[in-house]
Amino acid sequence: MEDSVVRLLLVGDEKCGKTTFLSRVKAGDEINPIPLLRDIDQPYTFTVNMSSNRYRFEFYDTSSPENWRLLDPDVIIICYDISQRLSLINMKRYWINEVKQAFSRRDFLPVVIMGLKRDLRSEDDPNGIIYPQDAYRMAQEMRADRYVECSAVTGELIRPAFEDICKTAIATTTEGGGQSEGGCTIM
Ligand SMILES: Nc1nc2c(ncn2[C@@H]2O[C@H](COP(=O)(O)OP(=O)(O)O)[C@@H](O)[C@H]2O)c(=O)[nH]1
Ligand SMILES: [Mg+2]
Repeated sequence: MEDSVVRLLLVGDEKCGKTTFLSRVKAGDEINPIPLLRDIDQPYTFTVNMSSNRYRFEFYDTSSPENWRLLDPDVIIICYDISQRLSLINMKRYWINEVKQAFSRRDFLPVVIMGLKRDLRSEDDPNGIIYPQDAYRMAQEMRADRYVECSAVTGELIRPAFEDICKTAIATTTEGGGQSEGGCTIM
């Protein structure tokens, strides 16, 4: 049987950690330093087994701000840097509107909000610490479907974040698919 293909697009401010996140997922937990994926190798594909189905996830992590609008993604992941309040603000001020406008032809386009560089969350942050509940509330205000956060550098919560993304993605291919129990395995 053919694998179901799901296209996922990561957007968010430059340097918020998008490429490093995908590179960590690709490399697995053990390899340090993380070998960075190259832009020209996009889309980055992951074959995922879930509920005895196989899926091919194609991730686009575009660093060319004008080009991403030409893609036809099934899921959007809006990223921010937990140590940069501006990147959090920009999700609501800029990214969500840009995405809605670029893909207005889609009736239903799930949006995941992802906080990156969780290891840099600090009580001493001069801009004020960003608590998960603050970001979660913002995700709700943006009517996002999920909120996840992780650290690519330490590997903390990478797996659950990726699994949540997988579940959201699979829900686009099968009715109720996103509700299925059990984890997914990256092949
Ligand atoms: N401490 C820490 N630094 C990170 C993490 N993820 C990325 N970085 C650093 O943040 C910078 C920008 O990351 P990059 O993945 O290129 O961001 P992009 O522009 O969104 O693709 C690089 O110097 C990374 O090493 C993380 O989880 N923790
Ligand atoms: Mg990048």
